[in-house]
Amino acid sequence: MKRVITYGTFDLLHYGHIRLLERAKAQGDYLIVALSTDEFNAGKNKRAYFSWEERRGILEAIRSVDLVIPEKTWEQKAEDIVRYHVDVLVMGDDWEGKFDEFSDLCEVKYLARTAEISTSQIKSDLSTR
Ligand code: C2G
Repeated sequence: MKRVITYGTFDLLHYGHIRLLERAKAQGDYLIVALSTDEFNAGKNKRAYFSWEERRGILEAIRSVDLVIPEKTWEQKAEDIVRYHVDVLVMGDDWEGKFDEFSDLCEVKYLARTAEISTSQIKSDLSTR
């Protein structure tokens, strides 16, 4: 079984996230999503609209997603890769190169982001309506 992991906030889930998750799953047979906790988001200067529990419930309902774990720190990735026997780390290419340090532990792949959509764009569009 080829195991894939990806990391993110996945707030106000949109088709860009879904396309990323589907392509990530297509890299193997089992997809783990390490979902940023509300505390970790604060460190990313992000304030998710939905709580971690709400975002987790949404992700767990997605066919491509097999397991959701908390992302609490930047440093946990190496430990996650070992603990969950990960074969591929997948991120959108806005992170291009940022996680190459883990290429000694697993394959690292960056997939093209979906253009024209982002959670912050949704929030700003809705606030101006
Ligand atoms: N994404 C995408 N296309 C979009 C928006 C997002 O492909 N239009 C991808 C991002 O590249 C990322 C994933 O969807 O791989 C989740 O995006 P965010 O929730 O914005 O996650 P981010 O804040 O980038 O957190 O340790 C890594 C961080 O937790 C990543």
